[in-house]
Amino acid sequence: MTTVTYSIPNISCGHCVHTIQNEISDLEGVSSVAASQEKKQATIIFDPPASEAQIKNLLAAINYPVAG
Ligand SMILES: [Cu+2]
Repeated sequence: MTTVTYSIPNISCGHCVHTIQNEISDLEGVSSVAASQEKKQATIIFDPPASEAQIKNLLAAINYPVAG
């Protein structure tokens, strides 16, 4: 089990939080997604077959790229 926290500057409202949580939680292997409007961060818990690369690619594809 891997936990990652990403900085996502494009999070601007509750709708963004909802979109990110919906999209990322659809990935096989992801067990938890907690996005924060206030912190502009998302904390994701996952196991294979999900991967950091896959999660980052999906965030970029839905217009919430990870900073840094
Ligand atoms: Cu928004």
